[in-house]
Amino acid sequence: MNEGLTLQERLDEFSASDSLRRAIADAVAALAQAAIHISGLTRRGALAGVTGQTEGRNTDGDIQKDLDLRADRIIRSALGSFAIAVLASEEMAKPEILNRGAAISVAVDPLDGSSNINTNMSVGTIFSIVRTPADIDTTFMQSGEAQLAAGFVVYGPQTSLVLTLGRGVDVFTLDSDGDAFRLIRPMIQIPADTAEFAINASNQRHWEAPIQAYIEDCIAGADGVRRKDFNMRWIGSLVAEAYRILTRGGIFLYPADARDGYSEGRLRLVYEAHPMAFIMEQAGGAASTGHARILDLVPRALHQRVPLIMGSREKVRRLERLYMSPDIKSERNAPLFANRGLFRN
Ligand code: AFP
Repeated sequence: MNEGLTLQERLDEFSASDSLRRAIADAVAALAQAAIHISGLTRRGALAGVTGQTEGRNTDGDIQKDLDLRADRIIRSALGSFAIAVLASEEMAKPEILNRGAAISVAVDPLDGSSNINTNMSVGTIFSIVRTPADIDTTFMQSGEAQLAAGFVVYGPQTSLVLTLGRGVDVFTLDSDGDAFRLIRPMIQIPADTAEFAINASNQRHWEAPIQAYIEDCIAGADGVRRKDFNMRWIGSLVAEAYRILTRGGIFLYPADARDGYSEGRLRLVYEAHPMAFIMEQAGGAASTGHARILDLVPRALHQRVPLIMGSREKVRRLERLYMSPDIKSERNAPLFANRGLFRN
């Protein structure tokens, strides 16, 4: 079905003669060009002058690596000549107004997982395209439902682009000659029942009770209430975890915890959680804070953090049920729940 189409062909098919869709397609094509450039840098590493060194901190206190800043510049220059009203980036304190009258605006995390650069592990670029509201100052203060498109690129063994234009999720891979993304998996769906979870277990003592309970049950495996064995993966790179979930299912958790500065987790709502949630839902999965659907959240600030639990829908729902349960331990051990399978997904 459409496999082998280039990204440009797919975008042309999507936009036809609709001007809003054309603007979205142009922005995605520009982001893809920027990704090809960044992919070249990640592939060549030190040979391209990428040191993985810390250059400073962004206004929110995060460490900035050399490639964070280069990726940010590449994306800004790629988008600069298109009809984009506002551009926001993890690396910029405030959104930049480019073209007031434009119908769409873009938020990016230019290089997610940059602490992995030196270790030759997968990193990526995440983006979210929203409709520009009448009050331009509120562009990124809209719920995740305002997204028109979202995607991410993984710079791994292959460079792959995952894209939703609001009707399903397509996966493209950069061809070996390095100049075009080609569709490899149209309309990807997250497998429902994979027994795999991803969480940074070194934070266990800081987790809230529902997270403790969920992971305890996974680790208890076939001997516990879930009655099956689980496998764990943690890459420390959101894009790589998301790609794995899209490919073989499972759940990713970066919850709030009791450490200083982690009361809202670590990940950013506008340019990480919103686009990931859009992609997960479009691929048949779910994304939640544990208490609320990520796409329903309205950001209060550009760099706001949010707990993120995403992946196979039933796994996310189970976690939400644990958050709703006043007495988690006794409930999840109750034979009634185990027998009915309510807590088994
Ligand atoms: P960096 O871009 O600073 O490497 O952060 C990546 C990230 O936000 C996300 O990709 C990971 O899920 C998460 O950090 C890993 O963070 P911990 O080291 O706190 O587990």
